[in-house]
Amino acid sequence: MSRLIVVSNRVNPPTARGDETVGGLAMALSAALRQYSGLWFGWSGRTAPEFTGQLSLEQHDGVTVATVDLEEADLQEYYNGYANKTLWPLFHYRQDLTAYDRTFDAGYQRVNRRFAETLAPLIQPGDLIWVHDYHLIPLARELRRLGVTNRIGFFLHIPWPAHQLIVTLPRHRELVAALFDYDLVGFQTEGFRHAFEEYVLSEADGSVDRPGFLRAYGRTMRVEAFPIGIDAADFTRMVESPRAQHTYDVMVAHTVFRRLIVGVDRLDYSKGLEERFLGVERFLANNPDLRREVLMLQVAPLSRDAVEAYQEIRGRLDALSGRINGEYADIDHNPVRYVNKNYRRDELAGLYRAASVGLVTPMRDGMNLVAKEFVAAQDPDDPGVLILSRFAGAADQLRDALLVNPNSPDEIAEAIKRALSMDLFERKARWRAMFENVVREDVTAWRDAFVAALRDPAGAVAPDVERPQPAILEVETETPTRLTTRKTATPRPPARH
Ligand code: GDG
Repeated sequence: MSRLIVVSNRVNPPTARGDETVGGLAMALSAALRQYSGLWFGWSGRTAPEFTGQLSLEQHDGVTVATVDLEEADLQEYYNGYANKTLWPLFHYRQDLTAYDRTFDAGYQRVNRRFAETLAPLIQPGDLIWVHDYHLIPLARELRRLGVTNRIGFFLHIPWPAHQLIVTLPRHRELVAALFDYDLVGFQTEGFRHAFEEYVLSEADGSVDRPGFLRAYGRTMRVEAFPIGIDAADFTRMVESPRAQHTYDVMVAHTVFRRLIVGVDRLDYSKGLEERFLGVERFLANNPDLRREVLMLQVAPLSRDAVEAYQEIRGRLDALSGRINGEYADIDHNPVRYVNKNYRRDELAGLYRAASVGLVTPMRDGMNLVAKEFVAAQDPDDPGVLILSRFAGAADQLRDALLVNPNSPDEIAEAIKRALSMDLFERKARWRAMFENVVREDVTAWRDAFVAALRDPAGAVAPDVERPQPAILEVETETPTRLTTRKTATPRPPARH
């Protein structure tokens, strides 16, 4: 069997199994590499006074991990610069935050060249190379320049933006042309794939060679949607772990006669945290009778601290949560609890399970794995309700969530109210449909589909699946099972005066 070489900006050895790791990409790749004896190549996370190309090699669980240090200017121009100040905001529709800086661009090309020069000697004939994400778009071009003829695939974890946005990027043509040095390019959703195709047809004089294959710049490549999933079996098992159980018990004890609404996101403007808080504030303003009945817990570990936009959002969220609690707190209750700590994954599993509502409202998101983790962690006999942004890639699959426009505090407030009053019958039906999807389209299915397509790029492309419409669950049409469960509204005991 051919070896698999995974290339990503950061490398997380699979033995870490993600307990302390933030980032969907790291979790998905750990799961993939556990199955193949492959090589994982990327940046070590360290800087050196100058770039030497010195490789550090370690073995983890049958996987060779190869990392290289970068120099400070590389870090500023490539990682903090072009990747996180240009491509990330632009691809998440934040043109206002996008830095169109030529130095960044040069640094991005340089680091991709350096990665290629360091990686090329490790590549053996027959190796399949799988490159991940927006940091490394030009990598295949640089490897080809060095004579690498292996199959190379690329998967974009974030959205591919609309045509009008991508053309605002100086040298967008070069960026897209570089993608045509891959044999296979994968997107999270059919919508992103379609946006890419539209660009190629209208901007690059390209054509659809046959379904699933685009031709431009003198090359034909396969382009397909591969929605990423979670390790659903592992997550479901983790919910039963002692630590998850402990976190669950702690949260249940803290929310007696209250219901827990939970959000878990890296602190990032794409995740819609401010808009989410405004939605919660609107819910509290509109529902005085429910103010004491809910606790909104937002876990938001810090990410990419060096980028100023993240420091600003942090300040605004601190102010917003303070304002909401200032307005609606009581001597014994704060409606919003906002923590910047990083939790273990098993603790998150317990938190999700204790929650009546999962609030996942990114402004734009390639997929959003938190939505899937929330579904995987639920008690089948008493599941919570997922409120999901229609602009998350996951909304294509989790159609039985309550889908909202994250820009609208009214829609978020309404959805929270609806979720809290949803009866057990409807909750179970919606959850079951979502859970089946999370289990079926899990990280293994994602990996196998991508690797199979990379192994045989000329092979048949899976036809577009016609997805079932969400179940219309009118409560009146069936007799709902009105069991009293933790996640069903329970009357409080009469207040003592
Ligand atoms: C990119 C794309 C796409 C969060 N807080 C903690 C923690 N997390 C974990 C979650 C989840 C992961 O981080 C976040 O994954 P997402 O998918 O939500 O988002 P990104 O990090 O932006 O990932 C995204 C993904 O790539 C995969 O393709 O879905 O659209 O933007 O797993 O649980 N994990 C731990 N402690 C925390 O406090 N341990």
